[in-house]
Amino acid sequence: MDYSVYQKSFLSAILAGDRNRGSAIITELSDRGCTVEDIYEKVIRDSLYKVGDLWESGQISVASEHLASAIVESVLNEQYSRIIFQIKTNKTVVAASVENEVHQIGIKMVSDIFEMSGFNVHYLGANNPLDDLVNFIDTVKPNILAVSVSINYHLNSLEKLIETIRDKYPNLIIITGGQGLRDNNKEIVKKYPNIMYIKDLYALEEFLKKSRAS
Ligand code: B12
Repeated sequence: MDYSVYQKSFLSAILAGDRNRGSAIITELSDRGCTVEDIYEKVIRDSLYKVGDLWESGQISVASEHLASAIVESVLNEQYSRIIFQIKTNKTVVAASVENEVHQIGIKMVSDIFEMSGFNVHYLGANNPLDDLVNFIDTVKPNILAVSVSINYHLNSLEKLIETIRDKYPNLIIITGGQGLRDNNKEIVKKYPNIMYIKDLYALEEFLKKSRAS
């Protein structure tokens, strides 16, 4: 399946502010049996990365970028009802972006993949103050904490989070991801025991498969 035509149409729809067209493209792909991972990565994520490039090179305004990401969030929320699993495992994940981080679409996609694996998902979205996150973990006692960081200068928030949570919950599995950890930045998490960097939704699916098998 060649996704590039769909990706281009989706990009043009979200830049034009055409929510209905964006939604129709994703529904069509889903009806054709394309996997959620492929739709999210090859159509939606690639489109947003292109939005970022256009914004960085001054070809679109901040307003267009906001519009595009708002449409994506709305389309993801709409698709959610199609991917829900009736059969649940008894496992729980808390999915959150670090303190001050405004980007939340990547971690929403991650939440959806967990949802499809039958997890009980608590998606907290962007900008989670560390104390609140710790209190939340105290309450729901998750099996996994999934954390996202998009901006390089939020890596210190990530490290503070890891140190605090590791101290309090030495056995809690922590997985991390996001563009803030690309390239050499992902080395940061290697300093800590039992913490993983997971690049994308395909790698997340592999991780979940291995966890199911063990
Ligand atoms: C939309 C957007 C915004 C929106 C966010 C809206 C929202 N509700 O999320 C708004 C307009 C608010 C915004 C603000 C800013 N943004 Co912005 N934004 C983007 C844009 C265009 C798309 C982001 C996105 O959703 N991508 C798609 C998702 C699906 O991709 P992803 O996050 O990488 O997630 C994937 C993987 O990384 C992985 N993943 C992510 N998290 C996790 C977690 C786990 C556990 C796992 C397993 C996997 C995983 O899974 C996902 C699927 O593969 C990007 C461009 C880009 N290249 O992404 C810039 C971008 C991220 N923004 C950028 C910047 C600089 C900013 C601002 C600082 C701009 C400014 N000057 O004000 C502010 C941030 C202020 C702050 N306090 O944080 C830079 C970041 C550069 C950097 N790495 O430091 C980018 C890359 C643009 C650029 N080309 O320069 N932004």
